Amino acid sequence: ADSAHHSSMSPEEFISRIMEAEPPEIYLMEDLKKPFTEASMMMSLTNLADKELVLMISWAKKIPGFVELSLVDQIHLLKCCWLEILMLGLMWRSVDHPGKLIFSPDFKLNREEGQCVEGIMEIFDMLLAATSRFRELKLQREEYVCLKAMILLNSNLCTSSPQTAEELESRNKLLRLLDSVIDALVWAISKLGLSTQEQTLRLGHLTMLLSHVRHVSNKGMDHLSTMKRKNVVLVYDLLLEMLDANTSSGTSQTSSS
Ligand code: AOE
Repeated sequence: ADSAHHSSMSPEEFISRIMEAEPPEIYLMEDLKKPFTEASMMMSLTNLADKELVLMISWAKKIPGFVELSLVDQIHLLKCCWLEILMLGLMWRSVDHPGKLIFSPDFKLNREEGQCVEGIMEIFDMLLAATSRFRELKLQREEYVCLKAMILLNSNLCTSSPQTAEELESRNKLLRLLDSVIDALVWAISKLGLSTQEQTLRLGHLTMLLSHVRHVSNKGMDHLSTMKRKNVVLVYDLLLEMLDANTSSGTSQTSSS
């Protein structure tokens, strides 16, 4: 059932595959005891992120062509962009709720609630500002899924220099995969009934927003490291395990992740 290669796929088919790959809504399922303390808010955020990261790995594996990349590349890509992907998802969930960050349906915060964690309000403000920009642009779901795949596939392009023939092959696959995602985004924009020039401008605006997402992610990383989290290695092992599980022996599509 998974024999079609991504490069022989139409942009329409490619988009429908990445739409299907979208992770389900996650609930935090905690009794949020308000008012928050620094510890309780960071704990809830971390618990949520832990659940999301597990689903992110399943999501990446469902992007046509991703599991054909070398395992090293798969890991490197996810390692480089996980916070950007989380943030773009957060922005998408929050786009219709001005002034609020919808971390999950049962965990919504406004900027004032960030007061209890040192340095977090500044990050919240950047997240809210980028979300407003997506609201102004009336970001569509099809465009959102393309942008998210673009973040993943673009994340280490400028930091890896292939040495071996195998690395070079994986790199070339990656570049062809990025072409497919760009084609898909262009196709999604072409469906909106805009003039040719408006379509070009929209593509420019959407892709330029990704540099803001990267910026906020870098700021968020700085903030997280000052919060001194320490189970990063643990998550990395989990990642390796999950990616390694069924890449070599052909993908088995399971409906539940
Ligand atoms: C953004 C979106 C979202 O859905 C959840 C969260 C929760 C935490 C938030 C962050 C966010 C936005 C920026 C914040 C941050 C807390 C402080 C910062 C507000 O200012 C993020 C919680 C992160 C928990 C870290 C868990 C360790 C992850 C290690 C990942 C790793 O090492 N690897 C290898 C990547 C794994 C990829 C699958």
